[in-house]
Amino acid sequence: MLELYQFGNSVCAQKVRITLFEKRLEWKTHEVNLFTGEQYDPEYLKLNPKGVVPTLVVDGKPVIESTLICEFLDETYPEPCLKPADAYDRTRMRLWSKAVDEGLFEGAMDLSFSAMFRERVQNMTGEQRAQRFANVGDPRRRDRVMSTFQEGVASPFVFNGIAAYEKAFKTMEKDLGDGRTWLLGEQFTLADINLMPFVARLGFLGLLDIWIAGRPLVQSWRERALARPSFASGVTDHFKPGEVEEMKDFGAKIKDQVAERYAEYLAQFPNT
Ligand SMILES: N[C@@H](CCC(=O)N[C@@H](CS)C(=O)NCC(=O)O)C(=O)O
Repeated sequence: MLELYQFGNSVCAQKVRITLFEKRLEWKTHEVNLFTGEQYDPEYLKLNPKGVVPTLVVDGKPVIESTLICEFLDETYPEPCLKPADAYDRTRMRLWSKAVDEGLFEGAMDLSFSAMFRERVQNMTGEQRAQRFANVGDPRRRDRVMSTFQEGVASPFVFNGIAAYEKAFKTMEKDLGDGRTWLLGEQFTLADINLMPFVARLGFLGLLDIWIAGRPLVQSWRERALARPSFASGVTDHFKPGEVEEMKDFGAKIKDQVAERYAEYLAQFPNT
């Protein structure tokens, strides 16, 4: 029996749910409410010592890290296969996982935090806020949360996220230039799944055209990816009422500032 500890609008949980739906697997869900701090519950920390979602539990054994969970599912349930047969192409697939895990994830989080969660944290009492920051059990994560809380879009972490998205979209447009349907060719793979929630999040925040207005191949990849039934089953079906409108409204508040920082990035790093 597969059990997934997850939260509706978590981009990492979205990756895993898309994979589960692509494979047509049955699974039992356990919601970990990130807004009420259930990720820091001592019982949950026994499964996932990082205090984050998702966690897949397989016959009582936890598997953590969304990229590893997706690979685990693909190895354990080989049909339909979501990995290229060719070893070189598998390294390309994992380069996309690295791009997500080493850049886009923080980019999506820090932009989302600046847009939405910052206001939520501002509305907390000082004591609740101190508790919220104290719970973050990792120095880099705490620095990011504090920085985006204090500086919003002016945070250097947001700038890094803007850069990571630019690099990814530039590579996508180039790779798709030979007419391929998916990121690695004609096969839909974990590379596409990895990217889907992160591209979609910028779209939900209404920020995506800052990066892709002049990138028609990324636009058509996105349309194809979001039209897959697994996107609805893995992403949109899990939104709570009002969540889509909330992302759009909060995103609109930071859009001009994000566009300015994007222009700054291009001016500072014209050759990357
Ligand atoms: N690298 C991890 C990141 C997991 C992660 O940070 N998940 C976020 C939601 S997308 C979370 O649980 N955040 C809770 C918190 O930071 O308190 C993965 O891919 O599984």
